[in-house]
Amino acid sequence: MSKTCSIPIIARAKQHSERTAIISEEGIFTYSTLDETSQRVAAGILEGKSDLEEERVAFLTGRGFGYVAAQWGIWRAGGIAVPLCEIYPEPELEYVICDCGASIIITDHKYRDRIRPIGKRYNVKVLQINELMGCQKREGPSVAEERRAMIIYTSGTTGRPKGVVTTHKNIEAQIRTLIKAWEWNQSDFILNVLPLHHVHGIINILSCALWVGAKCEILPRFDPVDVWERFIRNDYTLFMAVPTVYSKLVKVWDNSHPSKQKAMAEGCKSFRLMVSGSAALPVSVFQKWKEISGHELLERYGMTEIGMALSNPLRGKRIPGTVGYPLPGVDVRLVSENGGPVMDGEPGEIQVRGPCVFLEYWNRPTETREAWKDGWFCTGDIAVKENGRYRILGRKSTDIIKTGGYKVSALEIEEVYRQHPLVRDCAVVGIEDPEWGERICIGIVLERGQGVTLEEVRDWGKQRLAPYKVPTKMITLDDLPRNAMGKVTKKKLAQLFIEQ
Ligand code: MLC
Ligand code: AMP
Repeated sequence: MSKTCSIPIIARAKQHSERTAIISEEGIFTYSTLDETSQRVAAGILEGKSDLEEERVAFLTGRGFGYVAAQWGIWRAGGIAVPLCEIYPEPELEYVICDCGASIIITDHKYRDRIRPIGKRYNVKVLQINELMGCQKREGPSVAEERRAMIIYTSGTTGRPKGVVTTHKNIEAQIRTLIKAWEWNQSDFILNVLPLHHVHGIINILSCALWVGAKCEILPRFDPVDVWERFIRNDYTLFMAVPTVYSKLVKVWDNSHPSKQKAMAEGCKSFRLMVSGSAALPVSVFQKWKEISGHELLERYGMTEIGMALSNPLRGKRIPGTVGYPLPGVDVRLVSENGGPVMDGEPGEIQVRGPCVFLEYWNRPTETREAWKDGWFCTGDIAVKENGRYRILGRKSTDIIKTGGYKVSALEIEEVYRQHPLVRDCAVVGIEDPEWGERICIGIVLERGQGVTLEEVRDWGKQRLAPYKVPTKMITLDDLPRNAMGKVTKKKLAQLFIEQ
């Protein structure tokens, strides 16, 4: 493997050599160990080839050092890293693996038994991360910054999830803007509680930390009680999470004894910054968190396709309910429905331009073409600008739901449930919820004379969909509410749930 690696985040590891990079269930790892281990992983993946030349390597490991070694190893080998979601049931894993055309899947002891049959079925090579870590190092390819680096799957307005392709250059831009805006530095110590198949966990937390030589502790899963214990014990300087995580932490605080609450508040003193994003932060949570911790959460706005675009200031005033100003190097504009500019205070679609914007949707030229207008990426989110500050109002499509910080397509869930033997028709809506942001609700028209419980509907769904996509509320109807044209009116359906 070449001594000087051409992938910027990896090349920088040399400067941080003996500093701690990752703390996880597997142990404590320095930058030198990460550098060396990822060289071994790359050699193992290459298996005699000189360059993977953008072959897709999907990987499913527990959250921890093995994940990072796999990601860096894939990059060093010239591959495209496709992180898989740990809680996907088999059909969703299969979909991603097939859609990206993976030639290799890396896994660990935890997920081996889930991945092996899929590898066998689709003739995809399955490699074990612990075995790759023991391979001999050797010379690897030089990887240009324009090359594709990662594919993250995200739901859209059209059926199944799409693969968002970013290059090494895109990733660098997404990292650099946050380093600058939030003044990341070597002495930072961050706790990651988020999944590592979305930009929030991958870019904002893990990659920013590794870029500057900071310390990142990765938890295998989110447990609010455990997180509070760690806040009390450790000297973290940064925390970043989705609003649901803060709501769950607040709940634990509310149920704690006053002496414990005092220790919890004390534990928040080491932090220099706490960030919320991926979904709207309720003002009530902002205020409650300030009372508990003394911190004003910094709310920012982003998207898988663009990384982060808007942020409240690190040093200036943070206004709850707003997402602040464009980040350094990111151009943002609001555009009216007829494509023209909007005045201050008028709603418009957020469009974004800059090196942070992704390259393409994998294998979807039409969707890729339609995503841009005059060189600007169209987010589908609606906002207003007031004195230069942006405030998110909602989304153009009611078929996109944000729940627990995850983006979910109502159409995808409907498509799956239409295959249920007792379901004649169905429609899915997101209903505002204090804990989850939105809650997934399904209206079902059953085959004549049939009955079904919510529990049965959920159990059936969990075998086909990620748990966060499975509806938690259901109503059965004789027919779905429709307009004069026969089109389902989701607003009316939503109203039925609200009345319920
Ligand atoms: C899980 N449950 C839900 C649910 N998710 N119920 C309703 N709505 C949901 N969305 C249910 C489960 O079925 C289970 O119930 C119970 O809650 C506990 O499940 P869990 O999986 O243990 O939940 P938990 O681990 O507490 O998950 C909460 C969470 C998670 C907030 C940690 O949702 C999460 O990690 N969200 C982050 C997603 C993320 O990283 N998004 C960033 C996207 S990037 P039962 O009865 O079945 O046992 C992006 C760009 C940007 O958006 O701007 O950042
Ligand atoms: P994803 O596709 O999972 O990356 O989700 C991106 C979407 O999350 C955006 O298009 C917004 O709809 C939403 N989002 C991200 N941050 C915020 C925020 N601070 N407030 C409201 N919505 C947000």
